[in-house]
Amino acid sequence: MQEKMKFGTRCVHAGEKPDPVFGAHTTPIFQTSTFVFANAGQGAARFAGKEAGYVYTRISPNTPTHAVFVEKVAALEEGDAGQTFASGMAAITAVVLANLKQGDHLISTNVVYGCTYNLFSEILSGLGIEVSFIDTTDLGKVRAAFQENTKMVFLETPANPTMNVCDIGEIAGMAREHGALSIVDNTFATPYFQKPLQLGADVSLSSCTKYIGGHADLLGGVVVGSLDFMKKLAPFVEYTGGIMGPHEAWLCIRGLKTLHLRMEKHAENALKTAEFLEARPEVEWVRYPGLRSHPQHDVAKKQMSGYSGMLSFGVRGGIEAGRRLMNSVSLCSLAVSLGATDTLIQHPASMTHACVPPEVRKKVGITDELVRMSVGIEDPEDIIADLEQAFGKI
Ligand code: LCS
Repeated sequence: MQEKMKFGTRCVHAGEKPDPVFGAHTTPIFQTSTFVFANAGQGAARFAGKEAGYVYTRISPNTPTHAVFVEKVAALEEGDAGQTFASGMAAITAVVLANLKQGDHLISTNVVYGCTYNLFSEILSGLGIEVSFIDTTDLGKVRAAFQENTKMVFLETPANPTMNVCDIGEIAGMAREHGALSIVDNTFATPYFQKPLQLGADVSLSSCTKYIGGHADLLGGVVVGSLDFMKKLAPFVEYTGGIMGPHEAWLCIRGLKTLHLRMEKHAENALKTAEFLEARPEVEWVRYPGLRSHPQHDVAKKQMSGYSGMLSFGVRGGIEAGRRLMNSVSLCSLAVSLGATDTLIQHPASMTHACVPPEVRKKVGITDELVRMSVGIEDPEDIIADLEQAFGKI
């Protein structure tokens, strides 16, 4: 029933029910590590999966707080089931390691968050899993990358930090034809603007640290997909243990209640900021999927209902001019991460993507002059005024 409601109503209501014991209106934080069984038979039945219920916080469905968060996020992504994690990286790690083994082949977007790149290039490669980093904006290159042993395609769109956009529906279709899973990192767009599962992907995952939590006060990750996928993932999570804490699950519930409102404002402010930057003589180029000048604007328009709050731009005068700009902002914070209520600015080549080898960064467009912004929900005039005064100092 909840899935038929509109998105904003689902943000507020999905998963929520009054606490059956005391009637608390707001979902309580079940800050507990274990659950008491009525008797030994019940404990055994729950461990055997013969009776639904809670057993231990590391084991699915974790706690009632986690269950509400998972139900809410699954309703927003329009998926059947979900699993929470301690961070976005824990979510990505579980998804790849639970589904790939030595000798398998993974196709990944060539521009991904720095730690994702290194997880794939170092850890997976070290385990004998073959990885091809492909420019997924080029469907011909994706088609040519499939091998006999390709078991998974991992897409990040829009991509961190170049904002490249790839066609989820087309690539998920190719993956299906080859019997491979398609996974989308939906962190930048959020389910408010992009629904990978509806576009044909098998799994949508997000770092909750960003827009889902929304207030830069937690680390978390979440994976949404089919019941079958989640059943396969559950033992991996149980054995490796990287789940979200109950307090973080509660913060994510609270964050999601305003996701629709925040994302509208993030996107409105990002477009205004992108247009301001495009008109500045100090700026060489701007990448924001909502701009007509974005190379994949048409794909973005097709699969996204809005363009979120992330953008990047190249400063004339290279890294030195960029550094002076970042050192001169005062309203904006010079910080990594994204999706906070306030505006953040950072330099991927020396920060979020410093772990990516320089020759790879250069090849995929993570250039030294690239500055990334996570545009917040302040009044846009103040964000622009801050950038204006900072440009005056470079
Ligand atoms: N996926 C994307 C697209 C990300 O940008 C990040 C983190 C992650 C996954 C990992 O999430 P975490 O484990 O941090 O919850 N991105 C960051 C960034 O751009 N700056 O700091 C972290």
